[in-house]
Amino acid sequence: MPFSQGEYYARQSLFLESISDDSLVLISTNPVSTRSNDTHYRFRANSYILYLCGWSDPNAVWMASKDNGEWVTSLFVQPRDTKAEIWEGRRVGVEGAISNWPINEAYSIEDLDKIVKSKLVSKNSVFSIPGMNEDLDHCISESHNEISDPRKILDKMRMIKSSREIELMLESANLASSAHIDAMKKTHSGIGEWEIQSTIEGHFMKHKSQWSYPSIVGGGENATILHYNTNGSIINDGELVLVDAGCEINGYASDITRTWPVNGKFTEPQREIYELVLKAEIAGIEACQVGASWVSIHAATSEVLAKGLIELGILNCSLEEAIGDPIEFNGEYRNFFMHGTGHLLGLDVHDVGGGRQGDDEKGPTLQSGMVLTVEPGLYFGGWRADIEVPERYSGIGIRIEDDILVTDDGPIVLSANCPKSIVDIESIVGTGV
Ligand SMILES: [Mn+2]
Repeated sequence: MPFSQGEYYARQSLFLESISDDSLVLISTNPVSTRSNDTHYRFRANSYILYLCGWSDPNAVWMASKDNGEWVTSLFVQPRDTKAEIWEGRRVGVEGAISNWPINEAYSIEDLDKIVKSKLVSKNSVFSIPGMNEDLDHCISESHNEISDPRKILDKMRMIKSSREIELMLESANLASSAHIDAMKKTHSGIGEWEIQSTIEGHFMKHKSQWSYPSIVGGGENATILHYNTNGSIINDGELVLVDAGCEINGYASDITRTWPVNGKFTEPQREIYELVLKAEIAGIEACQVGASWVSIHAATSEVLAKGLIELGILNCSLEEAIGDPIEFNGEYRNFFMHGTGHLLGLDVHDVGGGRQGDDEKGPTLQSGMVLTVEPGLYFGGWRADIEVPERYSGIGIRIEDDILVTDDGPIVLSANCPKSIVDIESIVGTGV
């Protein structure tokens, strides 16, 4: 298991200390998802059950109940069953779960209904995430207990990474960095986007990892589509390719974006935009300081981009008009940088607890141990009907994204092994064709 039993038990205790004694906690893993007919997507456990006890197999529920003055934690798991195991794979089973997982008791998932119903009789409230397990949701709603969302507490805990979590995230960032380098080396004019994708994802698989979100490989104008992932076009000489790809290690995600010229040499207009985005990214990273507000990172990247767009003659307005409202970020620069500057990163690629959906519209205050991305970009889609895109920059889409650990001594770039200066990129692209 990726963490010591002590670390899992400490997480469980911290969570259980903050809820009332008469609560029952039931945290189910994700349902298995059908791809088509009788074929399923590869199962990926729910991040909350991974976080609390490291259980990664399907059809399981983590339960906590205070009985006789002590919190008792249990897992409901698929029981050993030779016939099922011949088809689906070996199971840990009830005995295996008790012996090797950080829990006090284990039961067969087949007894979920019966045991949960009997526990619910003596409880007043239930902590559960709805929509994960139909049987469980049904059982809880029938009991008429008050239902609370455990995520409010768990998300705050997941926001701050332990030293072991940081080790895993650095490992994940290093693997994604080496995949990007591998892809840069193998890039040439006329390459298919899918070929770059296969180099990146092949690199993950070769190292026993997998993508943490579908890889984006956008050449030319495709780089101006933010969530492009068709990856089905040829990239021509003179065009850039934007690659947004990351992997996961023991569930922990990396998320890196690099943009490079397929022929290994930036054109003058590409260079102008690249240098501006890089300058904004570095300003965003520098803003990742303990005590800073979430919006201040976006303010830092936006100011650099707005100024630069004016200097390049792309925007013809004052800096105030270019930036717009300092909280709403509605200035003219939004025509070319239309997304946020980053998100928290962890067991989920868009990890919990971040952004501006919190209690405070300024978002969370940065604390030591948070990991987040900084990823400004500029996009000049010549295909756009809503605005006039300057001819000189038409077809350019550039994003640069790194994974940042916030510490008391300032930001640490976990993805620092992934090259991003023009000099470094030009010296690597095409050297391994
Ligand atoms: Mn990202």
